[in-house]
Parts: sequence; C-alpha cells; structure tokens
Amino acid sequence: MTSQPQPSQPNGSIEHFDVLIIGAGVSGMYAIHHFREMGLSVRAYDGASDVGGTWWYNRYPGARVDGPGSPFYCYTFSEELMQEWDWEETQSEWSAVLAYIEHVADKFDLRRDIQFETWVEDASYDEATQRWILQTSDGQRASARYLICAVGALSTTNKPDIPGIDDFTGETYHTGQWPHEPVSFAGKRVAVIGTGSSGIQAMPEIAKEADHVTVLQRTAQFAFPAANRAITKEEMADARANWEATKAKMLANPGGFPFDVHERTAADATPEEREAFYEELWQRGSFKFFLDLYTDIAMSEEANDSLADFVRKKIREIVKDPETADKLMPDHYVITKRPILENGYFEAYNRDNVSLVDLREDPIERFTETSVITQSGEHPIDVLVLATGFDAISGSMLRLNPQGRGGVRLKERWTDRFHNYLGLTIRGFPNLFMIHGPGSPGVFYNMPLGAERQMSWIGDFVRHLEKHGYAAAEPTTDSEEAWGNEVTGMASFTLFPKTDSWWTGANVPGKPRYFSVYLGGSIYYERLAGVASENYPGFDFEPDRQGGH
Ligand code: NA7
Repeated sequence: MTSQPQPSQPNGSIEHFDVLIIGAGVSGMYAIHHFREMGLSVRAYDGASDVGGTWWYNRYPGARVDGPGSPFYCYTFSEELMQEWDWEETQSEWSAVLAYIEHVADKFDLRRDIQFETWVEDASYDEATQRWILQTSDGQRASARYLICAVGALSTTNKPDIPGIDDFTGETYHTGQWPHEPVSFAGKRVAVIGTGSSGIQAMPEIAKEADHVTVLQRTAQFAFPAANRAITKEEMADARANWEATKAKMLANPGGFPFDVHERTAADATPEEREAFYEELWQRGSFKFFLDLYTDIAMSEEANDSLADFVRKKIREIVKDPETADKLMPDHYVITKRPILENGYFEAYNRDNVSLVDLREDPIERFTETSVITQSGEHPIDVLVLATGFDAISGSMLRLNPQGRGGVRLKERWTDRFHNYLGLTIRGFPNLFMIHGPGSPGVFYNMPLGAERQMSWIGDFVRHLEKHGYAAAEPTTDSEEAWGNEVTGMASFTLFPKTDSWWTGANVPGKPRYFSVYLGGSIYYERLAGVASENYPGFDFEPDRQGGH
C-alpha cells in the first residue's frame, strides 16, 4: 500500500482524507473499519445523531428484523463480536438491533471518524486533482480520492402526494422517520396508509392502544406467520461453537444465511403434497418459509398460483368478517413483492377498533385539517401514519445526486436506467463506490454480510489502483451495458418483473420501471471474485497526475 494514514489536516477550509464515506448505517460503519484496517484515513458523515442508519430511523411500533434473523443478521468480520453478543429473539426488535450496532461502534471506536447531524449537500469529482470534494451542511469541505456511498437501500422515504395531505393538522408520522420521543395512540383515531412490511408490523401494535385504526390499503398483501421466538441458550452456544462452519455456509448460501439449499419443485409434487408442505411451512413460520419453499414458485405461474391460493385460504380462515376478508385478497403473484412476515396482522381485523378501506374501490380524494376523505365518505382522524415505504435501492443515490466528470450529475445519467457496473461503480463517477446499490444483490441478501463482501472487493480494488499508480478508475460504457443486461436477464426468468413493487420502482411515480436487483447473491460474489482475479476487466484506469494522494 503506498498510502499512509493521514490524520485530518485542515488546509484552508478543506480537510483531506483517503476515503470519504456517506452514511453511518450498517454498511458505512463497516467501511470505516475496513479502510482503517488498510491503513487509510477516513471520515464518515451521517445526518442522524448516532450510528444505525435505517435502524436509527425505523423505530415504529412492531419494527423488527424480519429476514432469517438473529443471530445471523450480523457482522461476520470479528469472531470476538460473535462470541460476546447475546441475541434474545429470532426476529430482534429494532431496539435490540440498534443496541448491537451501538456496541459495534463502541468496540471498534467508530464514532471518532463519524461526523453526525451532518448532511452531505454536494459531492463533486474534481478532475484536476482526481479527488472527490464534499460540501456538508455545517459549511465545511472535505476531499478524498475514494468515495463510498453507503447511503442505504431503504432510507429515502416515499411520501404520497395526496391532495391536502399537508393541511392535516393532527400528528403525522412516517414509519421510516419515526420520532425518538414516545408516541401515544391512546384514545386516538389513527389512519394507516400502507400495507407493506412496515404497515403490517405496525398496525396490530397501534390497534392495541388506539381508539380506532383505519387501514387505507392500495394493494392487498400476502403475509406469512412471523413465528418470532426466544433464542435458546443452546442455540446461541451452538452458533458460537460452530462459527467457522456457520460462516462458510453463509458465504455459500444464495441469500447469505447458514441454511442448506434444496432443489424441490412444486411441479414435482401432487396437489395434496403441496398443500401438506405449505401447511407445514405455515405452521413453522418465519423467513425460512421462503428459503425452504419450492424453487419454482417465483418462476412458474402454476406453482405460484398453488401457494397464492393456499395463503388466500388462510387469510379467509383468520379474518372473521367475509367482506373484510374479500378486501384482503391479494391478486398479484405471491412473493413477487417483498415477502412480509406478520405478528397478528390478519387477526387484528377481528378487533372492533380496526377497519379497512380498499383504496382501489374507494380511493382517497383528499385530506382536510381533521380527516381523510375517501370516495365513500369522511373519516375523522387524530393521527396519520404513513407506512408508504421508500424510494428504494436507487433513491438515496439520486438524492445525493453526485457530480461526476464534465459536471454531469447522476440524475442526468440515470434517466432511463440505473447504469452501473458490478452494482458498485458508475461510468463518469471515478472511484465512487455504492454499497447495496442497484445492480447488486442488496436487499436480496443478508445486508451486513453483503456490505462486508462488497467492501472487501472495493478494498482489493483500491490496493490494485495504488499498486499500479492509478489515481482513478471507472467502468466502460460496454461493461455497464453488459452488466445491466445480466441483471435484467436473470430477472427475466422469474415472475418478479411482472409485479408492481419497490423492487421494480413502481411505487415511486416517474421512476425507471425495471427490476434492478442482481438475483442469485452467491453468483454475484463469484462474479466479483472473477473480475478481481482477471485484473479488473471492464474498467478504464487513469494514471496519477498529482504524484500521490
Ligand atoms: P413498502 O413495502 O414499499 O410498502 C409501502 C406501502 O405503502 C405499500 O402498501 C404501498 O402500496 C403503500 N403506498 C405507497 N404509496 C401509496 C399511496 N400514494 N397511496 C396508498 N398507498 C400507498 O414499504 P415498507 O416500509 O412497508 O417496507 C419496505 C421494506 O423495509 C420491506 O420490504 C422490508 O425489506 C423492510 P403498493 O403496494 O405500492 O400499492
């Protein structure tokens, strides 16, 4: 490594670093650690007042890890960390995840290189010095050769543009920007817009306290039993004792979790066998439902229908009022929107204080100061909960809107597609790296592990540049195009692109509509390793014109 650590050195009004990192969530935190270990100087910025990113913001009632969960939704880089941290539940509540993240920040002394409550207002590439220059909300500037955008795949909230919504004078909360002060729903009439994972987690909790909850549903959803439970001492001990083997399994698994992969298909099963199998999975619940499912569910319409019918039948069994159950019947391909785990969501409709409005037949006309008016009439409310999700995957990069070569902004490049190579780099934006961006497995993979693996590749790439005296690298147009085709090509074998979802950008008006996630996580990491072992084909390299950093 030619570069030496440079403590932050004020030089006029600009500080110089080797690496600037935007975001101090799970990915940005690991980026700090990884680059420090490489001997590089780093500075990270985050608009929040502490670490955690998405977990810092999403503290709404009922917010939990709903992936395969604890103890494997965690960093893997430190065995000591694994050995010392106790997880209590399989689907940890947001506060437990945040406690872990804070522990990591303490243990590795990460906060000393993070400037909190600071927004990066501009990120521009300076071609003359071959460096990135950031301008921050506190009026400071910083420069670095490398820029890591750990801006989050689920962090730019999506607020619906409904007439009069800003006139509403009651309390309004977005699940993705939940206040840090306790919110009381006692004695209040609450409207919840949104029935994705957040709305489905939050509604039953709110209903326990509120006077009345009106759910305003645009799309009925398939949701599956969360089956959250305590992790036993034996399970924790087992995970620790077999950590190396467990980690190897995580690396090999397509989703980054330590489970065996199987090859069973619905096509090979009789209707009776399918029914019995779905029932078994339903009774067991948890994200394992999807991991153990038939492998053709997301590929074959017939296989998909068999599961969809099963779940619709379950919803009808749980929800007592047939009219409400009718409104709750999803009509898209099951699991082609992000699978949802529920803790009493469907049961909550059996409560007297919960009602459902199907916005497809009874759309919202407008808000007033005190109510929401749908076609069928007025619903007076005290609190509005927006569980309306995110401008996901690409939204936070576009919000940052960095300026690359020739003064070109990302918004100018990403008009029709989110052009990138390897889900990490963008032509015209040298030495800028995205974590969990479009073109990567991101939200289809164990996200802490994915961040570690992407960072590991970036670290090796940086070593390659330094070793060869290159100051900058960016992908070629051809490699971006080929990568885009690879991403959409993989998705085209599935039913995912056929459904409106945040995976396809359909939830945000005007967004390019295509499936931008790289399916098959472990194949992605094999692809990255292949590019590294071939000395990074697909990039243009630029020599160092400055003679060092
Ligand atoms: P999601 O999954 O994007 O859900 C947002 C919900 O809000 C969904 O039901 C949307 O309906 C609904 N929505 C969005 N805009 C509107 C408007 N304008 N009117 C009515 N309803 C609307 O976000 P979540 O926060 O629940 O979950 C995000 C991810 O976080 C989750 O998948 C996990 O990975 C963790 P739609 O289905 O678009 O018709």
